[in-house]
Amino acid sequence: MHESVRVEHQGGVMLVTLNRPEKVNALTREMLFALREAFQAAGEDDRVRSVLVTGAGRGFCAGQDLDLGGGDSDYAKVIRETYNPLILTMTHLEKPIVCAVNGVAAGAGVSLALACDLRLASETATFIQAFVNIGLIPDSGGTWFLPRIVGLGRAMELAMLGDRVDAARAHEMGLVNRVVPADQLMAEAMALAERLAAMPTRAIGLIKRAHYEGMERTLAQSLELEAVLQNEAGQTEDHREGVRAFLEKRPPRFQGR
Ligand code: LHQ
Repeated sequence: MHESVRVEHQGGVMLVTLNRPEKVNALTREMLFALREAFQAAGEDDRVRSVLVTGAGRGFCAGQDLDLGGGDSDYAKVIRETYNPLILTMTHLEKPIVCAVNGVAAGAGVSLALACDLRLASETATFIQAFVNIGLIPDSGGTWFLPRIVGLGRAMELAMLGDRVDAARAHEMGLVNRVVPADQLMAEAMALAERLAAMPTRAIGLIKRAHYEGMERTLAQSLELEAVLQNEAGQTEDHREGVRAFLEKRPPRFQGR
């Protein structure tokens, strides 16, 4: 059967592939539920220590499938039922999510990439805050992530004009962490996901939580949150191993515990 979201495991990495290449991986309701399920499963499975998200074919994701024929015209309901729980599941997942943007990302496809923690782009990747081009506003976190990642001025420009941004410009503005040649994208992205999967998973999860929660807190509240989360990280086996390895002048062997 053709699966519109493919989930595979490679060591400690869960590879999630949007798999509707004939429609540039435009998102259907089924795909949004399948994505959420995949991230939930990643959270529940101790063997999974990082997630890598990419798209099959020439594009990453064209956003919401606009061929709604008979679909739900209550957009608030659609968003509340599908996109919002997915985005929150991704940001609440206390494991790193790497995105390999293999081609065009448009509309909610950009939001999906923004909800990942690190973004690698192929030289052929492009980004379009396409919402305005069809008379809509960025959703699925588009108005929250983008100004925080690239700054308010650039976010407004991208959201209001809906222009296509190439990979080089995306890198320049901090929208992606790295740009790599197209034929090396998956190898580089997998290497990064594998590297993260071999790191102290609890600490990485708590780093993620401290950063996201910190975005909504004052400095004093963030300092307190850091104290609480540091205490949690400090009780992990990986922390003990990290200190032991340092003192014994050898590379650490982190188990994700
Ligand atoms: C598509 C799509 C697509 C269906 C390509 N849908 N078929 C919105 C509404 C409701 C609630 C929730 O939130 C949202 C959020 C959003 O995401 S709004 C933004 C939706 N996305 C867009 O407006 C982008 C629309 N697509 C495009 O602008 C282009 O297709 C891009 C730039 C992505 C790719 O362009 P090309 O590389 O030239 O490919 P193409 O346009 O030829 O597309 C290939 C096929 O995929 C084609 O179908 P066909 O049967 O003619 O071969 C397209 O119709 C189809 N497709 N995006 N979003």
